[in-house]
Amino acid sequence: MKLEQFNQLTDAAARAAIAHCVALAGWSGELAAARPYASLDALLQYADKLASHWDADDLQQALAAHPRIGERASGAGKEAALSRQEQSAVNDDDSRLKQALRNGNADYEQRFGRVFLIRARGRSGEEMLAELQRRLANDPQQEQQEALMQLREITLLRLRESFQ
Ligand code: 2AL
Repeated sequence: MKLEQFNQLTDAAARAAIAHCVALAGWSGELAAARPYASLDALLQYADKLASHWDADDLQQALAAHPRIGERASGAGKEAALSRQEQSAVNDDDSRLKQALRNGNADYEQRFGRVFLIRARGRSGEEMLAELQRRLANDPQQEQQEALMQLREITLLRLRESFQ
């Protein structure tokens, strides 16, 4: 999509055009409502500013749309396709890595009560495993900040890639 097209869509269509970036209707609604944008940079900056205000409730809600690392997203929707693409580094069958991620995910969920979230694009499976193990040592407050930052990165990447 081109920025000029996005600027001219109806409100509902504009929300729908960015809904795959994150499962937070408030974010897509505010971003759509602030159109028109003079440049892609202006759009990305505002999107990031909105994302910087996310809290624990937003994280919990948005996580529903993110499958575990190492678990191939099923489904035909746009989010599932994006997730499979982002996690392509762990889509092969390295069963040792998969098992280590499964164990790490289980430890993480027990410790923090939610799914481990990381920006997968640009990271190998080993890098994600190392991050998972490092973050297990965080205290809950620190870890919430890290997870929110990852959600912000995933969202902005998806938004950037929605435009040409
Ligand atoms: C994901 C996902 O689906 N895409 C991504 O970058 N990270 N999932 C996750 N649990 O971190």
